[in-house]
Amino acid sequence: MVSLEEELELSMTYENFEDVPARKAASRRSVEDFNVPAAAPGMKMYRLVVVSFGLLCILQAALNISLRLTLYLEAGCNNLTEERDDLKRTLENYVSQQNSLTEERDEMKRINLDLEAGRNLLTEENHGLKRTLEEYAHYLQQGWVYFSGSFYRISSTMKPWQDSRRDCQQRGADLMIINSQEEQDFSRQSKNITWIGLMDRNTEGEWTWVDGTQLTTSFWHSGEPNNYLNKNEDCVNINHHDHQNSWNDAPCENEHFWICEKKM
Ligand code: MMA
Ligand code: CA
Repeated sequence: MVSLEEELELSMTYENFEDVPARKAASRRSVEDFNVPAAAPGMKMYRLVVVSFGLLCILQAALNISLRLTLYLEAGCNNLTEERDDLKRTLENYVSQQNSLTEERDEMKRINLDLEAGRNLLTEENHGLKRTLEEYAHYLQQGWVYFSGSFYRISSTMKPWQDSRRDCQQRGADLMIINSQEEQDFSRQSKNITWIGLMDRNTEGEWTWVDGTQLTTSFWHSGEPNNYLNKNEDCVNINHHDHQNSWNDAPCENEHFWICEKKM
């Protein structure tokens, strides 16, 4: 399009021509032929500056946008990296926590097994103690006397040594075996003559307890053992209760009271 100013300029350029209609036609032709009027150099410069300035603005805006975008993306990227590192640390923590929990669980399992074994032992021990307690109650009910780890019972009838021993065995015991001064003193409580579990029936002069052990500490009354009047005195009884040394050898067929002992 040609502006009004340009039209004026053009008409001024061609005003020296004589044939005005011809000039007008020519001028119209030139406008139609070239479409862009020939602008003044100042105007061109002005346009160039305006266009350049516009382009620079666009470039600046593009640069700003790309810079902001870069910074924004970089910040986002940094955030993501931090987040990833955080997650990594959290995961590592979980893994180590899980490992220690697994260890703890295994340790607990071992402890549990130990405890179970301990409980089984205690249960067995408990059963053993119950049996022992029942046994103690049984002997006490039957009138046995407890002394230093054994129950003792003095018979109320008299029998030969062998029958006396059999009676003790039937009661889950045997004739009394004396191993200490305390037991010897205890045996002297009964004022009757009482058989104890000592004899030399197998080998004369070799005194043996009913549990098969040899006599070591003895409490013979003075002058005993003596096979009195050359009688075979192969069994031993408590005869002299008023003496610390109270033992006498006597014929096994003699009938006496007797003392049973049940070791607990
Ligand atoms: C009794 C009898 C003997 C004992 C003497 C001791 C008379 O016989 O118990 O075994 O040795 O007494 O005097
Ligand atoms: Ca004697």
